[in-house]
Amino acid sequence: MSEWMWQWEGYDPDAERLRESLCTLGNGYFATRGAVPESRAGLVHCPGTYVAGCFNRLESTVAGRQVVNEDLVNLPNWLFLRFRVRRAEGAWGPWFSPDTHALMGYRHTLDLRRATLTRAFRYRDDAAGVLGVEQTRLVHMGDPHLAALRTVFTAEDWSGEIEIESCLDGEVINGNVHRYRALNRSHVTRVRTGAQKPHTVWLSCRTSTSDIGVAMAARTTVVTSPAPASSVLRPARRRAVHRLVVPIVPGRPVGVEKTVALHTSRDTAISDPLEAAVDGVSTAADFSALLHSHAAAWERLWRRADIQVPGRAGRVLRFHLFHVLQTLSPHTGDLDVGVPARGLHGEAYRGHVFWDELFVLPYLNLHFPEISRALLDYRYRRLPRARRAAAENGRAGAMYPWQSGSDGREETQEWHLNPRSGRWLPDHSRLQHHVGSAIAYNVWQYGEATGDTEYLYTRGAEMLVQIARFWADLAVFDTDMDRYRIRGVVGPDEYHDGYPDAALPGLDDNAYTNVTAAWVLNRALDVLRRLPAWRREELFDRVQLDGDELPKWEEVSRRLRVPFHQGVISQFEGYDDLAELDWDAYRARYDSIRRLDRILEAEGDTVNRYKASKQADVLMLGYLFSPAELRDLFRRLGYDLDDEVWRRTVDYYLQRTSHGSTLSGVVHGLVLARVRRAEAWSYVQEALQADIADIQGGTTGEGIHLGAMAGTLDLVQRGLTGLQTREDALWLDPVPLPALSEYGFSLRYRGHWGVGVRRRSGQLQIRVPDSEESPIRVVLADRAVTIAPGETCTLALPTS
Ligand code: IFM
Repeated sequence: MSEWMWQWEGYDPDAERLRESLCTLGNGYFATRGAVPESRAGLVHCPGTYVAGCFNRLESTVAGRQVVNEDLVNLPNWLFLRFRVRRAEGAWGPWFSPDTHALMGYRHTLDLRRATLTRAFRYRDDAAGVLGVEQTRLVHMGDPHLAALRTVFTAEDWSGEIEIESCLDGEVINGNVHRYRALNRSHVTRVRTGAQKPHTVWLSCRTSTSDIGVAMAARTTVVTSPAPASSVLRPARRRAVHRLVVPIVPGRPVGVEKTVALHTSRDTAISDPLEAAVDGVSTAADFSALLHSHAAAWERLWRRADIQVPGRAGRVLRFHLFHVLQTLSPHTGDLDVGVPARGLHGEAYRGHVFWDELFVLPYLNLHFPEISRALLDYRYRRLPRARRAAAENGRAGAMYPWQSGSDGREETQEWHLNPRSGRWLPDHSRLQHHVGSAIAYNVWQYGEATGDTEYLYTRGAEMLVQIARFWADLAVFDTDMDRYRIRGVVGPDEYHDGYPDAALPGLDDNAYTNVTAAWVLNRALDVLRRLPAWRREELFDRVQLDGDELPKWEEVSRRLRVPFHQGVISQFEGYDDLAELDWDAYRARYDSIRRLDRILEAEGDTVNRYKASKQADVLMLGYLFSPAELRDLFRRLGYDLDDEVWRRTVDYYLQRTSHGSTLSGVVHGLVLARVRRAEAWSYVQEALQADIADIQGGTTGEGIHLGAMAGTLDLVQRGLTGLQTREDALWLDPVPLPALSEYGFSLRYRGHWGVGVRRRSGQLQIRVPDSEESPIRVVLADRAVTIAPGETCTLALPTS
């Protein structure tokens, strides 16, 4: 099979949700799950279409409490198309469904290069005979408002008729996540349908509270002869239906094309969504022309982004890249959207935006800086809201929300369900203020990778300053300890949201939070120093900063506390007082202990009592910063972090982490590779398997894990190469990972398009494409070279 093809053989109802997520097609503007076209939502199938940033807020009552949640809306199903057959003059057989008909061969093929999903199968219908069916769909990457489905029917041993029902189905709810079933899930309202002869039906609706207008139009045509015996457009209450009856004989396949246009009232350059949708579908080309232009648009993307790694790992990496680009494409640059943690592939986490962009932007910066910039702008536009959140909490600066949606308010639920115990429990994850540091990190990385000082010195600087301000204000001086402390927060490890038996949630001196806060303060000061005088004045004016605040920033950035115990960095103050968990006993008792928090709560216990982490927390520091940077950061804070302390720290948390987040494998893989540990590969493999093997046990069916997918790409791009963009140079410090010792990719670096980086046979080759641009400076541990445009430089790498 070609390295671009992914196939799913046979039909397994239990695996259908997972396959639907993995076969989602999208273009950054919208995405549609890989559900079979004839399916309606139920226990097996879960069709879903999501437009980036199309949220709606609903109130529900759970466990006797009123809660409000904002969700990415599952829009009307444009894909719906079902069929049935009969012999001439005979009775109609039942509508086809893989759940009711015996299948003869059944295969889904996802073609990554052309971004199409093809389903091919045969089945015997008692009312007619054997019918062969091949369906290919696309969600157009060139025109982000178009999608199409082509179906070809082949009667093998009979003649008669086939009836096709093509529909825009407005009978939809957000039903993808079973855990949310107690919540109000009807987001779509005021559904209207209509038809425009000869081939088009349309449907318009509004989201119930955000009042976003959504319109779809579908043109369904038979593209083979003979013409349909009948074609009836039948707009009904919530469904716009088009029924066609077509004669069919052996050897003369019947081809049916459904082309759909989708618009919302948030689109630019339209008059109204319905007119735009009807117009879009009436002027759209036929399927083969659409396929051609769609594949050409993808070809352009692959040229900018492809990653070459031999073997199975390479296949998975490309699969991850495919889904990243389907969620965040150049069309994202025209939208006001953030990084949805679960892609546009399902409804888990309600389409919300977390800190996961930390794992996504560093990859995009070096291929699609315009997408990174748009994603930073999503945060910039919500800076006033983050300022307000800080002020409402009695704080200065900007307090970004842990979960963000439409307007940047805190969207984290206040109660969450433990499906194991059936209990609704308070959710304190909004105390993960470290999300601010992730945004600041991305601002800085974007600036370093692109050299876009215009952005860094304006919007970027404003975000950095306000986030730094928040940290400086949150840090309180403890005279006993002679250190600044940040108290009452939650770190990346979501198992620990408070001290056992404490009245209030939150932890003190989470090492990750404090070290990254110090880093942000230092970077903000750095930017202020770099600003030309007039810009500095302008910024000071805009953010009402006077020089008096800055000495405190400097001081806090040098004197924040990092706790240690037993010669390792403590995840937070008091970590050492927690009990050791009997890991072997829990592993023996449960199939999976990734969600120890749920297991322990169901047992009447709490994970807060134990030295057990859901995901990398302290070790995140070794993910964000190279060993040398980390040493410098700690030195600046007045701590000595030598290799031995870090090695012990890595070992310590490795033994106490359950990897209940897909991000954990990515982080551990890289951190272990950096300290030259052989186990690195098993964590990298875990990260590569996370979605395709659904290792978290059923979560991928609710959407992919975008951070982990992008993280694996960055693991090669920046992790294995040790690539950093700083001081106007490319810094490389490759780490050995024997199982991934060959790779190649090309980067956009500053004005250079397609700087080739290739590692093979112990050598690293860097090729700078011919252009009028300046040479690139490349720094390795033991040497620096300058590579002129048109030149290739080959460097021998040390053997260990
Ligand atoms: O942001 C993550 C978090 O780190 C772990 N739980 C899931 C979130 C969304 O992906």
